[in-house]
Amino acid sequence: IRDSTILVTGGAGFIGSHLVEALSPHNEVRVLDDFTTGDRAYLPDDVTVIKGDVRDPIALQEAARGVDVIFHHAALVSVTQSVDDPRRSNRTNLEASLLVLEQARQEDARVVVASSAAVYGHPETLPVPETAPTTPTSPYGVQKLAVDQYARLYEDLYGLETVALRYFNVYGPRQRGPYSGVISTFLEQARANEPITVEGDGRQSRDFVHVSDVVRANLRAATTDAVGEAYNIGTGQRTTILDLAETIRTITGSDSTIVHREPRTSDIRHSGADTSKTTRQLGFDATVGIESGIRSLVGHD
Ligand code: UD2
Repeated sequence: IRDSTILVTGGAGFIGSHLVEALSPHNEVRVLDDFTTGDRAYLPDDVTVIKGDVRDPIALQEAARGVDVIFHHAALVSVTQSVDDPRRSNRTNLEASLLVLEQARQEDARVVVASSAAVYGHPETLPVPETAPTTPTSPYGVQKLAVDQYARLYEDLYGLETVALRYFNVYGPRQRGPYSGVISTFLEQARANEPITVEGDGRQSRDFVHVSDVVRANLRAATTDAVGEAYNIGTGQRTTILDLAETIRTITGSDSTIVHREPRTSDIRHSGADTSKTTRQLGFDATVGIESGIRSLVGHD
């Protein structure tokens, strides 16, 4: 995508800031972010920064004026927090997303929304296709499912060009903080030669997708003709948490031991994307495997 005016909500965050970096050389980019977890240091100098809450209609209106595309990445990403306070996460993850879709209608802008593998809950089939039953196990998952469905509905009802990207386990540089995911946690532990904390037996598995691939998927979504659809964004490969711990130990040359902790309550056992629809309709395939992804992280972040 080139020569467009683009809004990235949550553009100072982990995924958003990588996307902004890819967009900004060829487009006029605006970022709406409240900087609770985002960081200005991640943003190129030439982007327009609007510090504000995505729930604030005035801030959103200002940020979205005249845009061609909105990438909606602002969210409360903590699944645990959504369990503790469903209404709070609902306001940011669902209500604000509706505001974004409404604002997009005003501007007749395309919207790419960040959906999640959380919409599937405990998948019944592996790898999980987009047509699988959606039975989320957290308010976060319900909220993402609602946004994902609203996106489809807005295309159906109003002819708005929307795409929902169902991210599997995204990792990469700048992923940090308390809800940052197992890869950044293990890497920190390995570097500090502290024990690597595997929760449960470690035989649970995930589809880890590098943020650079997620950025490429977003760029495809910005121009695809196949709108009004949801797409799995993963690699199609699953890695067990135990294998991940070993891989990280090896790559970092760490002396860390691997210790087992209590499993998480209602942890999802296996999660992996069926990527055939994404390949076929979106024309996107992930290219970064788990080993090279982790190698590129070491010494980088
Ligand atoms: C991911 C997403 C979440 C939601 C969910 C949907 C991330 C960071 N989170 O949660 O937003 O979309 O998928 O299903 O991508 N683990 C350990 N030791 C640790 C930390 C984690 O063993 O120190 C295990 C954990 O118990 C789990 C696995 O690693 O089995 C992955 O945990 P996670 O928090 O990185 O991601 P997940 O899949 O719970």
